Amino acid sequence: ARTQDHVRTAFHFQPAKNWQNDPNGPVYYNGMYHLFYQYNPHGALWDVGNLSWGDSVSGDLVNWAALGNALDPTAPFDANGCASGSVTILPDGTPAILYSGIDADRRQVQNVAFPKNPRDPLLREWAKPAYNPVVPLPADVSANDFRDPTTAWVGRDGLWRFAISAVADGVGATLVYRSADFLRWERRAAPLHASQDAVMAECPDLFPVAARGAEGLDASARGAGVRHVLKVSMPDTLEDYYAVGTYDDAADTFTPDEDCGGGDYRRWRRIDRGHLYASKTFLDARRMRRVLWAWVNESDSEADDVARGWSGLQSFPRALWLDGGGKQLVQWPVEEIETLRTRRAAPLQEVEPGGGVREVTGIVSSQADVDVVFEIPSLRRAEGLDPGRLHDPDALCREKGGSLTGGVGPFGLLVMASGDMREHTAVFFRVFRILHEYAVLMCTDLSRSSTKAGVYKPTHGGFVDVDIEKDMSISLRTLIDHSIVESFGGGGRTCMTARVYPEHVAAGSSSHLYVFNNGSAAVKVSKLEAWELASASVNVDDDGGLMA
Ligand code: DQQ
Repeated sequence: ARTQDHVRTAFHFQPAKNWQNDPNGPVYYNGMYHLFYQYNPHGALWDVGNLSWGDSVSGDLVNWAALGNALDPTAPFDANGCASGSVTILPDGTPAILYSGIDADRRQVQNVAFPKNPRDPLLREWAKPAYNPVVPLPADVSANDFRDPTTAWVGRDGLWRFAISAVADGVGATLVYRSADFLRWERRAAPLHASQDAVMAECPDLFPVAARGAEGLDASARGAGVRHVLKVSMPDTLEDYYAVGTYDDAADTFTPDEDCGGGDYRRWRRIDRGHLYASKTFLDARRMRRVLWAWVNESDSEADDVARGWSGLQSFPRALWLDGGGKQLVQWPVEEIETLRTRRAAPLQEVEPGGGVREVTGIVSSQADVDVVFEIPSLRRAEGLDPGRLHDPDALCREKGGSLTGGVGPFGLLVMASGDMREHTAVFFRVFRILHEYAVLMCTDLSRSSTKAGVYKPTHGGFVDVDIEKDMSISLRTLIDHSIVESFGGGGRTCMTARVYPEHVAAGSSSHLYVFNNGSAAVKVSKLEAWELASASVNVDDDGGLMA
């Protein structure tokens, strides 16, 4: 009998086994959700020559059934790997895959694929036409720097477009291609956006958001009340950045609202202040919301991945929309997570300042959904902070860790805590006074998350863009799932994903959950909803089930 794998998640998307990375082509089609993903069917480690597109379907974004691979590297135009891409639904209702192939000569080229049988509601088999690639490698782009086409959209002229990452003539750029028939594509003269440094960004995503309200828009939406977001993924640090701005569909250019100097993506806002990469959104036409998926990789050793037989998670799907101020995105776990809620923890109100810790009891907290609101009666004790310190929240969180004392905070949650407290992950806030204003810092401190050696245990930090003087409260939602802790501060204005590998969890012991306040100022827990979550059915491999 196989020993139970307690690091494996209970409600995050994983294939039954092996390596996965980027989400590809998420789409709602014919009453079903599809998630394709970068998949190595031959093992638990990255192997570019063996990249396929795994394929799973779901009726609710929570429970998933695995289908056979949608794409495997079998043709001259993808012989060395089927890399990332997207799905677009064509006007006749047919879904089309646009993806990067690494061809027999190791050049990155763009290909299309269509369902073999568009009437199959599960879209089980995909055909790659022999006329691929539809976009060969351009002369000014090197073989390795041309990949990850977006979902296509239609401009005012009725023509299709997709965006793609490249280093063109030495400049890191997001290029746009245009087509009348989805087959013959022509590059636009100017890039959608170019960055002064020559870094190859990955997995671009350009999508419209409503200027007001949370409703999701189709990729081709335009006109009054429509803003655009450009997101890119930076491979050197594995971080996703975005800007809100204006997309001009006559010139096919994108101009960010906030001037951040030379277009350096690293000055843009982060999708998530923690550990999350290669995100991609899609319009969920069933509930008219835009939903984001992202790859969350492992941060223990490759030997651990091989021993477990798998590597990589997808973040729990998040609805996202533009915040009221129009400057940033808000992200929130899709409400279908509520279908997994079972037992609810006992209520709790008071946590003493100056080191108070209260246990949240009544639930198994290694798979839980915690929603808490901290009310701050007074900001008088907020510590002063030099404005220069606003630029490096990670360092600030490292210096001012959750176990230290403070003024207003640190207060928050201790999750995945062992009975003896030697292991715990702290997710917390601190409020600082900067001249005559206040700033809310959010941290996830992994330094004590595991007693295991050789595990990456960083401290993630980020400021939360809320008006704390007006609100006098701050909310925290945290999803806990065996080896991932995904937190949403200030109603989803700052998101922070972390991977944790507590030894007590790996050994199958139960975790504890606490609320704490190490600040000297009083903080009231005005809401605490902590739910134990049932295990979703995610690509269960019963050796003879749907897995190919
Ligand atoms: N991974 C894919 C690429 C993408 C990178 C290959 C990002 O297409 O650029 O698996 O993780």
